[in-house]
Amino acid sequence: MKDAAPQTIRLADYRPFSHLIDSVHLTFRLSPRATRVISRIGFRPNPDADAANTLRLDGENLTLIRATIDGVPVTPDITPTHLTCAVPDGAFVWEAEVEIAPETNTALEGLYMSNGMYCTQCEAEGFRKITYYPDRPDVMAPFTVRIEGDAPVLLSNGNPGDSGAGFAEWHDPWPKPAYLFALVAGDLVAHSGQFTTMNGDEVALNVWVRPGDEGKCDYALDALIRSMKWDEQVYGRAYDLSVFNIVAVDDFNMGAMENKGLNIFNSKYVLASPETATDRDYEFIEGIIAHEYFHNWTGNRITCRDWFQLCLKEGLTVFRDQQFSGDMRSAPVKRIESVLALRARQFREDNGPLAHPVRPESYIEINNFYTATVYEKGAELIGMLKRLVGDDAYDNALTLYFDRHDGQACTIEDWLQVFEDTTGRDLSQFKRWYTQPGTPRLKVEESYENNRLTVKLTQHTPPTPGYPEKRPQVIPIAYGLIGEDGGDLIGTEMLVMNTAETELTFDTNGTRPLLSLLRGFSAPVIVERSLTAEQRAFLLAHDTDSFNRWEAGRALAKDVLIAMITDNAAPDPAYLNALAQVIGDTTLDPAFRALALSLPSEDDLAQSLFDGGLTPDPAAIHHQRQRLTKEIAKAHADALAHTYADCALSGPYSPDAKAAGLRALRMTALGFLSYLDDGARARDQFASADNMTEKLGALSTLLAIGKGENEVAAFYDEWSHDRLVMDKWFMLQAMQASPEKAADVVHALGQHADFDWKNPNRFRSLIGGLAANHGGLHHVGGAAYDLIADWLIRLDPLNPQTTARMTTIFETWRRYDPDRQALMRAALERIKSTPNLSRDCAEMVGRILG
Ligand code: B3K
Ligand code: ZN
Repeated sequence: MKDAAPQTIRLADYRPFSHLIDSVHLTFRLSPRATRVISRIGFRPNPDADAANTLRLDGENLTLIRATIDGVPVTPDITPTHLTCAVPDGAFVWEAEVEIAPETNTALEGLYMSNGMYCTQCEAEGFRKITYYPDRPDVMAPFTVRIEGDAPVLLSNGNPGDSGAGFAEWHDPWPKPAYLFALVAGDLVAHSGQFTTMNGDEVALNVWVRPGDEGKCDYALDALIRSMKWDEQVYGRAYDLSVFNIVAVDDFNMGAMENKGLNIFNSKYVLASPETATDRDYEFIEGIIAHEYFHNWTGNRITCRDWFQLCLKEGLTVFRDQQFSGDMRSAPVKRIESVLALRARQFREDNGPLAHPVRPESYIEINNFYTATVYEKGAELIGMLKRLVGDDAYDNALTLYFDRHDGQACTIEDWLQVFEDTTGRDLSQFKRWYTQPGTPRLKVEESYENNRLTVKLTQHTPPTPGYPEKRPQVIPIAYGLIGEDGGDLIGTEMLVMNTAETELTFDTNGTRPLLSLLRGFSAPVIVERSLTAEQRAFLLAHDTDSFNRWEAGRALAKDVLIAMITDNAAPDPAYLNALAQVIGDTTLDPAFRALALSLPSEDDLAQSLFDGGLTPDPAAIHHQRQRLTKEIAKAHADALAHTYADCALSGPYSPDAKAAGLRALRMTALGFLSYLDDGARARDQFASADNMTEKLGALSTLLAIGKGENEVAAFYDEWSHDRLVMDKWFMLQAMQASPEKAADVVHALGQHADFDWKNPNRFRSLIGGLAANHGGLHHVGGAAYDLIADWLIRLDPLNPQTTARMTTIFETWRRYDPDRQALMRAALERIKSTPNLSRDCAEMVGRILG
């Protein structure tokens, strides 16, 4: 049932809960349509809250069978969202029995069923769909759980207790909020391992999957073991239970969930074999396994006081998983990939109607705030803090954080306080990064006179919805100086800019040096700096900071493309020449070369044009980007052919970073060469590939040049039995369809017998694939907009969370020309006026329309 008028929740209104909980006992009698949940909860008054003789418990879609307080039956007042009940002054025991129907729970929040298996998703507010409870992160308690059911495997959080035919008991000694509760019951098999902690404790590790998938768990288990080791070595954090369970589920709204001792994963981020998973999939599995494991300390042992503090656990945990991936693979390549993702998702968000602070101040539906801003920008803030205070001070602050706040539900103020206490710094201005939305622009003006280089820096953050005025941020700017001969004149230094304007000066010996600015992308800002193609090419050739080296090439490509798009100019030869060094320099990491050769995305180009005061023309963007791809192919045909041949690997497939880098470079070369050989190499590769990376890379290349019909059919015949591989098949066709055909292709695929639209992965593959096809999405006439709106309207009543998230496809609508704006607005209005639209979607569409 829906609320009549959805309420806005505000950070400023935070009040502690009336009671504390000493213990929670839950009994589940599982049944698809009539699961009984019996709760026994020991409450006592919270000394930090106002005295209350009423208990208010959250609860949604529950049928209350009975309730007692200290054994005496009570009759609470019940609304669609909660119950209230008079309670004694002191401590008391609340008992309740409710009935729920997991089988009809299509929202995949609370207790639901996926392929006959019971599973839960409680973050953020799913526990209230399981039983009546104070469903808020600052109420923490130890849980004891008894599961009764006929499934062979019955799992919950913590350590295993008694078990026997038809039942299993679990006890989690670590006090936790309800959002970390989990239960799984089903026909599962384990791929098992073992870990001994730095304290000498033995931990049983299990990756639980459906029978038949047990051969695809090696990599996930290995990533888990490496994560456990890394967290001990780098953060001094050991695991704290006798068992760590991971379960793979096919129907899941997001990537994974860090429930205490029982992580639940989208099967896409667990299952991998060389034949079915790409290098990218392996990389994601490693990163997400690490992320969820790292939450055990940053999120679970220390959690959030309220959902406004979400970045406290998410920003820090993303930062930690990025560090881990950098250590496991190549740190510079990981940094470039993280920045690419930040720009594609967070800058896009920050520059549109959905911009919000890393710590928002209000929300209607908290699930709408699991955003790139909270996660990715949140992680950048941790990186900036570390850069500002230094590595040792960061370690000291983290040690204090874990010591001081273990077992607590904390705030951003608590987090910053440990840095202030350990370093003596005043971080009040730095805190603006958490409270002020928008991406700062850093304008750079350089002049050279009398052997002195003067660099004037000005910062400015444009207005965002609800935040018209912005104050200066603390921006750590790492920089270096490169001499005429290409050598470094100084090491990397750091300027901490905390005013609207500042100046850097360098005295030189008579030749003008070139500044390498914002090395390592030391702050999440947009640099506005005019450099000539020659200067950018010089940095691409000589910068010793690999991030800036890549950045110079990227900026050069963007300048060239923008000139082509706006003036139909010929590609600047300075760019084509500069690429020769990247293609030919075998001393460079192949993964880096692949990134340096790749062109900015069409969406990125559209945003850059818009930022420059121009209206992006999606057709011109698509055409010119293809044209440049061809020109690069022609200019470097031989070198690319050599690269393609030289990067071929022999022997069995390995997902390690080195092999993956070679394959990435080889696929990039193939992408160019296919414009010259009409797809001949790609066709051969498709036929002979023994791994999914090369198979899919070949298919993608063929589709990009308008070929591959036979291969699409052959791929289907080979893989139609594999759900995760079929997701790729749907996605690739949607993403690579030509602008003219994209909506038709997706419409037809939407009718395909295998398009199980209720499965979030499948839905995201097809509809998200079309969204990622910039030219197709924005093709004249708006057929794609309408198609997407139709699908979102259809999915919303079943799964509001996934639907709401996908409305962000339209967040950039104001970038485009009046016709497209009108078409997108009409699609959004149509969604908005759908009867019984979910609170999730209503909030998103309302904010996007502004
Ligand atoms: N904490 C979960 C995300 C929950 C999303 C709820 N809508 C996964 C993660 O960030 O690790
Ligand atoms: Zn997380």
